[in-house]
Amino acid sequence: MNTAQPNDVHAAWLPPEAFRALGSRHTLVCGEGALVDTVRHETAQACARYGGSLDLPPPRPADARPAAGTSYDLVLALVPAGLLPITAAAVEVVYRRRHGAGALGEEGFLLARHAEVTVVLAEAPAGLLYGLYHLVRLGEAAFGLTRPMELHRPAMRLRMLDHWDNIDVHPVMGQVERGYAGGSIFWANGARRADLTRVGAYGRLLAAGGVNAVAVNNVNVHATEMRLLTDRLGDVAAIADVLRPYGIRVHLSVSFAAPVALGGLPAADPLDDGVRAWWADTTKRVYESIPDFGGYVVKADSEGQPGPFAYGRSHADGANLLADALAPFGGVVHWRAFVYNHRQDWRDRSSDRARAAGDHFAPLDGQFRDNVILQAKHGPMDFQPREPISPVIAAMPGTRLAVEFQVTQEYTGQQRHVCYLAPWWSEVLRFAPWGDDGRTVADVAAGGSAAGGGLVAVSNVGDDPFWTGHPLAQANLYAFGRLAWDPLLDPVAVLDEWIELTFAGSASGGLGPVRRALRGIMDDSWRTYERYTAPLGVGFMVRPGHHYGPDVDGYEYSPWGTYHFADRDGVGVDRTRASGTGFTGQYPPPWRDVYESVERCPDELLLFFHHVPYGHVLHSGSTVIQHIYDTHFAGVEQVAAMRRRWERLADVVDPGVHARVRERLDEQLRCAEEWRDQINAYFFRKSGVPDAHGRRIP
Ligand code: GCV
Repeated sequence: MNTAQPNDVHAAWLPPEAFRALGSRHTLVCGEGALVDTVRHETAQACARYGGSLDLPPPRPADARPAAGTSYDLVLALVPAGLLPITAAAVEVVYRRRHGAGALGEEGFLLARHAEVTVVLAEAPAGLLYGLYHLVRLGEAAFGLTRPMELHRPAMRLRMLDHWDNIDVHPVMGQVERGYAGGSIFWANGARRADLTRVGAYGRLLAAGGVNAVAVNNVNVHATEMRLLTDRLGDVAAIADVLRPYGIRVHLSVSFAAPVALGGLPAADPLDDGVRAWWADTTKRVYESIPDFGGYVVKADSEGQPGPFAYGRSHADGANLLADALAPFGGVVHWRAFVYNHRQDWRDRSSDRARAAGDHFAPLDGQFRDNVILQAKHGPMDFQPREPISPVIAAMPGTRLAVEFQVTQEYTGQQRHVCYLAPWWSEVLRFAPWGDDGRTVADVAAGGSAAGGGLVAVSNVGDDPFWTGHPLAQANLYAFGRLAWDPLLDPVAVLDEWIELTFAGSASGGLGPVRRALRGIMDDSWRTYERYTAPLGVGFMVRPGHHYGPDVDGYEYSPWGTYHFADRDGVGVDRTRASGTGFTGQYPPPWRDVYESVERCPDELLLFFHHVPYGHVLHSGSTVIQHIYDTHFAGVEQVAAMRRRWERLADVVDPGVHARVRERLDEQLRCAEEWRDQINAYFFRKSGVPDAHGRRIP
């Protein structure tokens, strides 16, 4: 195993300095297995650098415990183990008395400080690995005088990243669809990369954030990528080998038409016996090659991808077909709920893309197998900077649901803009669809007594030396894993963690100035982005195709179902039951009534749900038109302030990082000005209402 960084890559949030506290201790690691070996390897490397030592005890009989006086600073142990030193054994006894065996589960760990020894216990190897990275996060604080016993277990069983990576460079979408960080880390020039060192480094970063599953290819499955399921399966197996030491399982996006395209069958009808046999046999071969394979990801009947509709079958029929093939091996199918008509007639104001997933899937609740996970984008449209939650999340109590986020910043500045997304995800995860006393979106994804579907996100990494194009976009990848582990974490605290880990030891003058500057730049950056782009939840005022920069009417007369309906009197989409598309009716109470009411609808979603006159007064007291002007002027000023803050770090952070972020901030400021001017000019020209403060609108 090689945990070294490839030479041309920036170390992201695990620079060697992050291991200083661990590496200067006298440590004992107890346990067997590949993931425990990773723990040993990490500890040994840290000790070699920082002067600590690692004890590798030979297997001993259970009664041959080290003497009571053996002075370790740190014990990391898989329990039950027969060779725990007295201090760790004492912690184990307390743990068992309080919680009973099994409380830590497959991935949990316990951290305690007892008799001046820090003890991490786990009942399964993955738990020990997560415990190790938790220690790294804590740094010296893990070795403080006292620490109460802490139990950590992930809220979500599945914490997954989807890669929209292609093997062949796609003529329109490139190597990575919606990728803003260079090429794929897995694939280059029509083949798997021969050197997977970078993939190993990625797995390590993900494990340190808590991610445990990765889908290695685009959900839009093209001809070459389709063959990963069959004759190119060896490539997937090679990637799985590199990610396995970090507790990460590999998943594969497959085409619903694979039995036709790869198997030579006349059709891919999910109820056809030949098709079922083909999937069963093909899946068996996958598991022969990759015994811990995670499962399939499917985009069907969506944006041109094949699906069960072609055979008059439902999405439950389609998903269950694959689920049955995977079930004997413990695999799951992630079936995406992103199904809508992308050939809509813009003249038809009754059809509504926001309704599509609910209309298609809610009636199928209860019809999916237990190993089907319905993967719904968090909003009903498509990862806009502001949307309500997708009502599908609240409409399918009999289905395992995964919530999908987009770490790659397709609609949030494409990693040219700073946009720390964790506050947005946190709002979504804490949202209570049935009202304040009810379950939250995070609860649904976590599942109750039955397994939930977990959290999934589209990754934002590529072969860029800074991993994510914009170095500060790394924080989004880190935060996704952390929120999937614990959705109640405070996004600002998560940002602090990321700052500490990433800039540990490399900031001249200590971390204080870096923390202050980055908090000032990043904490509110999502809301800043929202301010200077499409207003009040209306969304989609981007340039068609690549989706970067403003184009207010770019999608207004298109078939994609993305309209704002601005005219001389007002703007917004009427999605009410009373006079609009009826979309509000897909929500349970109280939200179906809150969103229905123009008076009660939250300001930030007003234009998502209602078409209102420019003079409509918001809860904030401002009119819609004045709000548009004010937020767009303010947003640009905030970006200018971000840029000034970053300048102050010129001699404090790594010059390469500084230069890259400066270049991106220059572009962000240019683009924010463009947004401000286009949006303000558009609405001024439509409405004829001047800015109350007399500022220049071109
Ligand atoms: C992978 C949006 C993106 C597409 C993406 C799709 C999806 O439409 O623009 O590039 O396709 O979402 O999530 O499937």
